Amino acid sequence: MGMYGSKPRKQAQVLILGLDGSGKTTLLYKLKYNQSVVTVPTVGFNVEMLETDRSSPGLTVWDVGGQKKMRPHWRHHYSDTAGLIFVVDSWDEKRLEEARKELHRILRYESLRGVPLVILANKQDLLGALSPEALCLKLDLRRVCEGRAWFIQPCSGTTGMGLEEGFRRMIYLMKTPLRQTQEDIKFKMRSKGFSFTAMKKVMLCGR
Ligand code: G3D
Ligand code: MG
Repeated sequence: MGMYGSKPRKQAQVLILGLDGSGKTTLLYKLKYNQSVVTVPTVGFNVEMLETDRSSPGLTVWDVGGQKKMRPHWRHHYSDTAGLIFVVDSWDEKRLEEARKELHRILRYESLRGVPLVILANKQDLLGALSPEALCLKLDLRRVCEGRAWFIQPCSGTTGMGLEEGFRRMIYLMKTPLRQTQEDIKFKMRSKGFSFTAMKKVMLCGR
């Protein structure tokens, strides 16, 4: 994400959550500095400001430690959160159930009601990584995200693939009321000649 001028602009707080080891810190620093960093388990949090285009608020991104003992602290960040990013290790099927439970638990918080969600299906560079469609089913996203603007984005914190797209989608969801985003997607799909069934599939996994 580039730099656009120096005038102070509105900032929106985005929270990155996910299990320890899912790649939160790696992808944040890849996005911010285009650098691969050697990470250690995050104790406390990392916070970075990301510049966006002039028409969007700048993003203050909080990467909060994901180890079990840190998770009770996540909720202290919920009240000012304008957007939520949940990172999943798409390769580690063994921990998907744990990730599902954490995600569902987070989404039950009243203070996060209606807050848009982007799921980053990370580690897509690894052979055997689950597709966004498979994760969508395993994490039961359609049900748990009902009434919320959401999107699942494949990415890799190591190569940088999909990261900008994921954050751009976050900005889009934050700026656009839910009904409007649904209509936009339907319109785009129709104009590309997709059938109703294909459209339903995308709405199911790509919102
Ligand atoms: P966390 O902040 O969510 O706890 P980290 O996770 O960013 O510390 O990353 C945990 C491990 O996953 C790190 O490896 C990191 O290099 C690796 N990782 C993060 N993103 C990706 C990715 O997209 N692809 C691959 N292949 N690996 C990734 P180590 O070995 O240091 O534990
Ligand atoms: Mg970390």
